Amino acid sequence: MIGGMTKTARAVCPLDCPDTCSLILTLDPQANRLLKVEGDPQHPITQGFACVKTYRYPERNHHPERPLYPLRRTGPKGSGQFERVGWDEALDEIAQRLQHILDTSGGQAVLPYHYAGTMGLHQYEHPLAFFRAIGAAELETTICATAGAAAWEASYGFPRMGTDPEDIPQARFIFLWGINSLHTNTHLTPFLKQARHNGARIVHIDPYQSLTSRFADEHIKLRPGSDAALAYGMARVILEHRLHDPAYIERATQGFAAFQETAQAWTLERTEAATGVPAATVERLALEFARARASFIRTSYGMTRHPGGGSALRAVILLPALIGAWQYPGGGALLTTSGVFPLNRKYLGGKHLIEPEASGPRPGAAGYLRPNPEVRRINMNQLGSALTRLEPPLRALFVFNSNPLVVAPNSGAVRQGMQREDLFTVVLEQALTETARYADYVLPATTFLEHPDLYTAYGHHYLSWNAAVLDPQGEARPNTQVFAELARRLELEEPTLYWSAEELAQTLLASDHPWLKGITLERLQAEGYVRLNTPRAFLPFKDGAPTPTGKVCFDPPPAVILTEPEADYPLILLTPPAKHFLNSTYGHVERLVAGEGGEPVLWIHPQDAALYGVADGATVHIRSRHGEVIRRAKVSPAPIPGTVVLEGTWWERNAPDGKGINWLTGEGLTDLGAGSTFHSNPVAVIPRSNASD
Ligand SMILES: Nc1nc2c(c(=O)[nH]1)N[C@H]1C(S)=C(S)[C@@H](COP(=O)(O)OP(=O)(O)OC[C@H]3O[C@@H](n4cnc5c(=O)[nH]c(N)nc54)[C@H](O)[C@@H]3O)O[C@H]1N2
Ligand SMILES: Nc1nc2c(c(=O)[nH]1)N[C@H]1C(S)=C(S)[C@@H](COP(=O)(O)OP(=O)(O)OC[C@H]3O[C@@H](n4cnc5c(=O)[nH]c(N)nc54)[C@H](O)[C@@H]3O)O[C@H]1N2
Ligand SMILES: [Mo]
Repeated sequence: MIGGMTKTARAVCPLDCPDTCSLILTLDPQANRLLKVEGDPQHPITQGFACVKTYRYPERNHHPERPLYPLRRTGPKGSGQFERVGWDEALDEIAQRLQHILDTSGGQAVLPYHYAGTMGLHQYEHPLAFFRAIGAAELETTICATAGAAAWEASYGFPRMGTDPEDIPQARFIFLWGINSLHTNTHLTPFLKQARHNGARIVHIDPYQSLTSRFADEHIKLRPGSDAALAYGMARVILEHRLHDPAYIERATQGFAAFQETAQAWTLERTEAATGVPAATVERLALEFARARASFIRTSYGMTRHPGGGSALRAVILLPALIGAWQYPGGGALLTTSGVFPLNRKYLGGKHLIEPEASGPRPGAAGYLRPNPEVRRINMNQLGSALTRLEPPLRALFVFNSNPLVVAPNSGAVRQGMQREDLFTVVLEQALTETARYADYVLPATTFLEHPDLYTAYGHHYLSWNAAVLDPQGEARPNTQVFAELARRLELEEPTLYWSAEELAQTLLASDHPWLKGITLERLQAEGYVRLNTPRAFLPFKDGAPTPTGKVCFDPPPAVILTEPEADYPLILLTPPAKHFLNSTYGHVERLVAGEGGEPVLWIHPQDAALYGVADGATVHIRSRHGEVIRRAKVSPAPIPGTVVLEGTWWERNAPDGKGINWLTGEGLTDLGAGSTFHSNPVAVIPRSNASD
């Protein structure tokens, strides 16, 4: 680039990823363009590199398909036919339609559908204040993390925290258990390498061989959904060899006897039969894990996406408690660090409007403000049913920070619902997603470069502030501005609806918690990111846990609920994240699509390929109880036999049949936390020549 014309600035990566990177940007201020993204070399987690996808953010931010003006539908839903309209016209009409629905059907007919397109608290969570103020239905945000959260809290309480990633170099043995961290948590890798340099061995436990397996020292393939059995099998070995830590168990835990008794039933033979992991391997790994003492398990949400996923995760994360690993720096387990941020969340997203008694007098009164304890709750994994079967029906859908037509399970029902002519749909978007094509109004949204925000993280202990570094592209506006404009038109007086990012950040930081001491908005603005005052080494469960009894709970012993295929659908389909995409974000960036090979491909083990007559490169029909898609097959020894894998939540248009992978997935929920079950789909794989349509 031409020197002098450009400037550099710092920003925070807004995406739904544990790493929450600090980025160094090169900008062309005159052209209002982002030229280049790099990782901040000063940030202790980012360590100077961004990921393969975020390097491409300039292409996303300035993508020719980015909506830049409000659009009103002119053709049938899904056709993508729109006309440009002015903001005032769009907002006036949306406010009128919404007012009419509120008057005739009440707030319960209005659903906000949102998730984590951005993790900035102002744009991610605060827009909910508007919906709470009008008494809209509450979306239970279960698509990703609630099974894991419920499992974690059942054993380790709330707030959820775990081993500090910066302590990992001190770990002596590491399980990467149900996480594809080289795709999904790339900034963990330097810490893993340091641990390895210090003598730790790294073992990956996952049904298929991925980049992470190849990085690890050993890969253990297990049957999807069988982790609780594997954990119990290991626990039994550890107990048999008296390698557990009776003093820690006595001091810091409760309910051990029942756990021990359950574990006794998991002999090596039974464990092998349930998991597919050879008995000798189970035994060897259990001994190695227990003997290292400072043993660490990095786990994640992926392994919870099964009918028994919550219990499975609980069984796994109890292993460090069994051996007392929580007493040693680097030992323990990590699912999320989200609970280390002791922010004052009382008004975030208008929480006080649905929990009024918890927060004392409300700061304002408003037209539609009627906090309703019987507010309608909709599990976001069941959007398809909610749009097609709910009585009385939903009449308005507001989508922001999410792409439900592609990411939600049961795409067939979601699409059917979004096609309803009587459903008024507004989509706030940075990309003309396949969801946006079903909108009555598409409203152009700003990106993180164009709006300020405060960021926590779920993979480290740094709080970050992101300043706007570019003007909005076209007429894009932040979510909060759109909802404030609607609130004004509905004459809502609730003051939190109108808060700026700075005002919100000030209240969030207004906490006496020692971990936030000295961390002010001014300091965050000056420094970009600040580490919380959490202790180093961080040993949150050394003596107990923030559960009701103050102890780590072994009780009730986690259930073993296996993921089973079905007679007509003998294979289990996993649909985990791709390296070059972030959920469906980036799915339209051509170079990243090319990086993923251009089209979604199904991996099938040679044994299964032989069994079902699938040749390498053949086109296959994949069928489940919920639908069918067509893909090219790649015969590969990567998956454990009985399991097929398709990486990535691709845009539908990149699939050979124009149908996304969630045409195959169902609305079934996890045992704990009512979470999604994306990795437990029974399917049949049928070569095209044999498929009778
Ligand atoms: N590049 C990239 N990074 C991402 C994302 C992305 O889309 N792309 N998404 C982000 C988001 S929103 C999230 S929630 C995280 C998710 O991060 P991860 O939890 O790492 O995501 P998954 O790949 O879904 O699951 C991890 C691994 O679990 C395996 N698995 C599936 N079932 C089982 C099982 O029963 N037992 C065991 N042991 N393993 C199992 C899968 O094969 C997969 O390799 O990643 C975040 N980071
Ligand atoms: N089959 C299958 N399905 C899955 C998964 C899987 O592993 N397999 N993973 C699941 C998981 S873990 C998750 S978390 C969900 C993720 O599902 P989503 O949270 O829906 O994530 P994305 O698909 O990345 O879509 C986010 C959208 O938000 C938009 N966006 C970003 N920032 C803003 C903003 O500031 N304002 C507005 N208005 N829009 C913005 C982006 O342009 C993007 O289109 O998907 C789930 N779906
Ligand atoms: Mo997620």
